[in-house]
Amino acid sequence: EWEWSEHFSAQPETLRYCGFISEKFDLSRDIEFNTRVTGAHYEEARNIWQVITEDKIYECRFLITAVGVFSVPTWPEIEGINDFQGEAWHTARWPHYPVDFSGKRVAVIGTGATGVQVIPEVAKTAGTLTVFQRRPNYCLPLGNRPITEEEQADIKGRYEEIFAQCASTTGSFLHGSDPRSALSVSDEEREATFERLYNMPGFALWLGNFRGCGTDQEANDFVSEFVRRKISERVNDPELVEKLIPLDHGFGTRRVPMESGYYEVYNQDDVRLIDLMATPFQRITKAGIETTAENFDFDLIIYATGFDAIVGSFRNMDIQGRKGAKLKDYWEDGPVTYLGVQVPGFPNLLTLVGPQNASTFCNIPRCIEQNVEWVSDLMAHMMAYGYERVEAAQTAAEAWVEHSEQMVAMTLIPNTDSWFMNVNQNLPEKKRTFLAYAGGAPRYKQKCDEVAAAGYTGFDFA
Ligand code: NA7
Repeated sequence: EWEWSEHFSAQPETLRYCGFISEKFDLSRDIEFNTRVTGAHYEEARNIWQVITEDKIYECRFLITAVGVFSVPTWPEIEGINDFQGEAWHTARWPHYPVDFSGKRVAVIGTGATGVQVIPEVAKTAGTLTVFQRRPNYCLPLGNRPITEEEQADIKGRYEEIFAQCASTTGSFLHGSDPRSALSVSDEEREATFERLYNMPGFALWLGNFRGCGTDQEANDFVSEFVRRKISERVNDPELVEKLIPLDHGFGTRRVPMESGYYEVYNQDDVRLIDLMATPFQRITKAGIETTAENFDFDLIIYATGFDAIVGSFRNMDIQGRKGAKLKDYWEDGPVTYLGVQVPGFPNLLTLVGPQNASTFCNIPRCIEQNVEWVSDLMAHMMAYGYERVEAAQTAAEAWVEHSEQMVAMTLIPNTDSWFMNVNQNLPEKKRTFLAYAGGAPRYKQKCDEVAAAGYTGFDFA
């Protein structure tokens, strides 16, 4: 019933789709809008959760969180950040009206997935654009374009097949990895494959590549070098190329940002790149930004500085389980969950797309469905047996944490800092630990299904 106009939809179309779905299934009657949950306390005697909002307390037997992985934006820790008198926005708190860049002196801080999409848009109309980059990333062309009528018909005729294909791949995207090792093919074949994948839309080069590119340093070096070369071919000034090329980590060990004309922006005379590694911030001033080398005046500062990813929303709510134990304390050294959906000591709390859950590390819209269906089945099981409480056993959770750690240790991800690894330099109190599940969506689903089939092993019911 819905027709997407492009392969990767922009925000207005995505929002229209959400509205369409909400109306179609009459969802809004079950939603309390504009309601901030500040805490949730489990009351053992009555086996209920009290969900505390700013103006009301709700009670429920089961508390299912669906708080997303990027809901808590982080602002940089820079002296004077509130002093700036021009316009300033965080990309995750963008106003619901158009922001006009035309003729303005605009600064963008951050060159992650968001920054590299914002930058080319701003560069189209800004008077000047100054990009403040700390660490460069390996960005890939998104390859977005309109969906033709023939493609539309083809897609609509193949939903089952497309969903089955997604369900079979590690990341639940269409790209399944190439079974050949990057080290076993000739240089020409490797290069030709990289080239083909680079020119495909989406994550093909990241997730559809040779075996070993994400797990073996030598294989990873090949693809990292390939992307570095691509960057150098797209930017004219060799000094800029040097700044834009990542040397501190391998391709794909951090989330790969997808861009549309990002690198070419640096060939514009009115765009500057400031390398914060060479000249760090000193402070934000009334008029703009001061680095160790220069003072800049701006009309608008855009913070594309990321999130307290995955655990941010949990850290922001005062969640208390048995005997008033705080989730924040229990997770201080890193999340402890069973299957990424349940936490010992916090009965009847179920975390969709939570930490240590494969759905946080894949094509999230597809993977959410697995989470929702599995949790729905769990509830049906409880109703069938008359159970009113479910809680993961501590030993089951410890085993899951260990398994999750083993899975990620097989990859190159722990070799670098990223939000995958719970590292956000603006939140130095966070402990470095992998936050998702790297064993892949099919393995995760299989494990969840095995647990269910065996009568929900690892869970205690009452
Ligand atoms: P990211 O990917 O966390 O990127 C944040 C960017 O902001 C990144 O380039 C950071 O540099 C930079 N940053 C953060 N704090 C500072 C300070 N204090 N000074 C300078 N630069 C800073 O967030 P996004 O919103 O781009 O993307 C989030 C996810 O959304 C993405 O991964 C996709 O899954 C969708 P750093 O790399 O830390 O040196």
